Amino acid sequence: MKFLLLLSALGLCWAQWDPNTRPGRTVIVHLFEWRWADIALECERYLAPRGFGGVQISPPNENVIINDPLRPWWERYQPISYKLCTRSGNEDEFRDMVKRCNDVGVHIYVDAVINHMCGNGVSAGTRSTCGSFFNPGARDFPSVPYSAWDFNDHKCRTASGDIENYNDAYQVRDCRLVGLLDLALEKDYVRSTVAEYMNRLIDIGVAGFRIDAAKHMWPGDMKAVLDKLRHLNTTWFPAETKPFIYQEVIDLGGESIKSSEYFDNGFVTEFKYGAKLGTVLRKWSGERMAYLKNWGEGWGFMPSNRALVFVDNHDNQRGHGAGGASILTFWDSRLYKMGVAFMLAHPYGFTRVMSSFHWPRYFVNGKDINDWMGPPNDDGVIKEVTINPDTTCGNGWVCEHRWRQIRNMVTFRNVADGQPFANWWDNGSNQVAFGRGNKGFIVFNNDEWPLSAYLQTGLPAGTYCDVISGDKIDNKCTGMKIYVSADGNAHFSISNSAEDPFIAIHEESKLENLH
Ligand code: AAO
Repeated sequence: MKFLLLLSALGLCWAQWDPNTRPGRTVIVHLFEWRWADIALECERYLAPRGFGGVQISPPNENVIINDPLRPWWERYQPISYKLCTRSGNEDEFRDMVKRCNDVGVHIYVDAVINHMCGNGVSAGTRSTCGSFFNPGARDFPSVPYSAWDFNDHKCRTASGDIENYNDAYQVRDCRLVGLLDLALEKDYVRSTVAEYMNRLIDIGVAGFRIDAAKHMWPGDMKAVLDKLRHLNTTWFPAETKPFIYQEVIDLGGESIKSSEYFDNGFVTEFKYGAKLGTVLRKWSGERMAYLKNWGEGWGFMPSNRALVFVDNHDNQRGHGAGGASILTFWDSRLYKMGVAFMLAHPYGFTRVMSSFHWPRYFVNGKDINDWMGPPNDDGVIKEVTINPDTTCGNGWVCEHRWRQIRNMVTFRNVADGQPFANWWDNGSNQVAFGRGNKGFIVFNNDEWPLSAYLQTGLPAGTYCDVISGDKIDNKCTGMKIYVSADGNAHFSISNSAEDPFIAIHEESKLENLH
């Protein structure tokens, strides 16, 4: 009896820390600013067959329309109501996407903007994506409805009403983040209203939520909201499944608010991960890949079973949020592919891959003055994601998740799931290798000289296709071959000027002996 009670208590506790991806699917992808219609197609034509577990989508609820600058991506972080209509699509299209993705085993994770509504400075009469009326000055959002009582204006103690000092936890939680009207989540009405929005999404079939600006909400208030959430839709999920929760908390150290305050609510974004990995791969601050031997908690990161990890996100790929100049993005594609491959090969954390759009980056005094630019569009209407004959994306979409090196490392992670970190090797500098039990092995050369080494892979003997330089197709390698001998050793040779100076092999990239 005691044992059963303990089990059910643990069951309840584990629930919101379970990503809810199908077994053997270990990665989600952020399809930043994509239309729902394109995401539905992408689930069916690419993500499901390639073993992706889910998609983080841009906020689906009604937002303010900003015309100066013209339709920035960040307007979607200024809610006007919880109606499901945005530039990505309407409610019917949203429902269709969730159903079609779930039907092929790819789940949808909603970016939930529940800390605030639109900016204080937005003028009355500004339009919104569903046409709902609102008046920010009067704190009036009749389509929810919220009124002045539902905001934290009376609680904030700064002169401007905005957050002025990140070392004061009260300001960070009770004042306005960059002027955004701060909801009073201590009120049951606000908690219930937010929970009702999230429950509607749960009923439609979503698998979980990214909680935007979680740092700016008291962990207890957020827990009160989460406690009101229903279990997931049993059309696609086992009975009594809780939504997966990952909270956006930026904690690079040195501020009063710590990621650990949020562990009881779910996973938390580990921003140190991308900042440090970028520093190492760029060889800044005396860092070298050999130091990655104890990557993870050994680097002062949060526990792996709470960490949502990523190389870059929609903010820090363009200088918003935190992480700084070290962050690797598609703009530095060679190092970026190495960074994403390292993340996907390494067991630490639950991984999210970024999928971006191009914009005309233009630096003035070290700042990208086009950091606001929204997705590819025609007169504000988001453009379709077109697919080129070589499977890459057109129309201005970058689609990092479709790059061979990244897509094949998603398979690597799925194959290596549950296997221990093993067979580390390094040259004391920037040549390193490691494996995952007897399922996969990866080797990097980020030095200025060639790598040539016999390494213990931990893999069974055989001929393997390197999944970075090519694919295994019809039991043949389109790229390099690696020969693992009976004792598990193999020879690796990587030029420092190789297009991709790393090699990865795994159980499923092994050629079968056809007699
Ligand atoms: C827009 C305009 C504003 C205008 C506002 C209201 O740009 O000028 O005032 O509308 O009218 C996004 C955009 C914002 C945009 C907003 C609303 O990024 O530019 O404002 O939509 O349209 C903080 C938060 C974090 C947040 C991040 C951007 O803690 O939650 O800022 N990210 C999320 C979303 C993001 C979104 C929002 C939240 C709002 O992902 O897309 O904003 O919904 C420190 C703190 C961090 C703080 C950063 C940036 O970081 O620690 O908590 O993030 O500052 O302010 C070093 C430090 C590091 C420090 C960093 C930067 O790296 O180690 O700790 O420097 O100083």
